Amino acid sequence: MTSIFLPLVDTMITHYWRNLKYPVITSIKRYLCTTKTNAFVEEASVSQSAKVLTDGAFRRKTIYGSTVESTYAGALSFLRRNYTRNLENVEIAVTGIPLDLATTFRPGTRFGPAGIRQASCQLAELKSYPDGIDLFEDLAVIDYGDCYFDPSFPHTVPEAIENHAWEIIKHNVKQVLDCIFMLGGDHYGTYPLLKAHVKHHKRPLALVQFDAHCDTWKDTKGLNHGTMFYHAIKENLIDPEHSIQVGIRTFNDDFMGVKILDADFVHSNGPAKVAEEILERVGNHKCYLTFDIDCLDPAFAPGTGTPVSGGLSTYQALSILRQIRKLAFVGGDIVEVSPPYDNSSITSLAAATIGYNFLCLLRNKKILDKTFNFGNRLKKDV
Ligand SMILES: [Mn+2]
Repeated sequence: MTSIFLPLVDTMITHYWRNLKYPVITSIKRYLCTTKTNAFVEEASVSQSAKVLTDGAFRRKTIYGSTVESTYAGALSFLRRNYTRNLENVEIAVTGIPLDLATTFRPGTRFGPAGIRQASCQLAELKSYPDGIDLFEDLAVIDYGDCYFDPSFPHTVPEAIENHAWEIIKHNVKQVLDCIFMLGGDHYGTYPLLKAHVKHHKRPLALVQFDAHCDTWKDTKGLNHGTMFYHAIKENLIDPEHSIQVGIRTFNDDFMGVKILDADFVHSNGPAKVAEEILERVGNHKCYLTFDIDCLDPAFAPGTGTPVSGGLSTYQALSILRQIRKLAFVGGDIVEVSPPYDNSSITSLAAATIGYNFLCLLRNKKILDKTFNFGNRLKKDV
């Protein structure tokens, strides 16, 4: 009996083993592999998933921190910030005003916001220089997208821009939004933006203007990127007593009481002295930074509407900007970038770098100047 049974059992085992061994071994292998893969994925999620995320502008779940993606691909936003109109807990909202109606010479600034966003992606790859920090760990910045206006009805454009800015600024009342930063667009866009700011702050602002032109030439109230500050001063949007213009190298009979540090002064005295003059002039008044890219020499910013020779280098401008952290900025802009006249994105890159350094300045103000309190600052009588 045994002699019959044993071969039968042996046959059965052999048969089942043949059929089972591969699935069993495969299952064991699969289990081991899965465990290993899970461990790898988990490790990656800790060390990298917070940093590698294509199209982070739409897919990042938090408005803080940075993600790394290919500098040449993915959804474009300013410095890869979240592209959103949700202003909850936002400290800085970046928005584009693709205005191209008020230039007196070369057009093309309608492409400015897109050009600056594209150039900024390269800057979002690394920690900031010279601080070596990810400023977005400390500062909640979003890209609010562009303002819509109908250029076929030019008379409606200023109000459309003011309303767009007001939609953002009015969040100051209850939330922490503290600053708006505009990507231009021709320089006229600053005028309706100032209106929206003054509507909130209920007082004229000190203007810190980097420009080849004063933009206070007198005219009728048309769309002109060289006259809007004449009207802004007349309408009490700007306080000329505490305002200053840097890099000027065009003439006006009347600078309307604004202090002028012309391009010669910058070249002769250097960035540290210029920063000192700005700090002294503005003091602790609430102020607005307006940076016309034509403040830079055409060698550093050829892509602009009205270039003027003899201007600042990009280095001089950045150096001055890094030394005026003490100021109480409530808003700012970088304007007049015209990509069709640019070469190798020199101008867009300069504009993106200036914008990036303005955000670094605000971050350092928040973290290093302990007296600066985002959200509550507006309640104080600064
Ligand atoms: Mn200008």
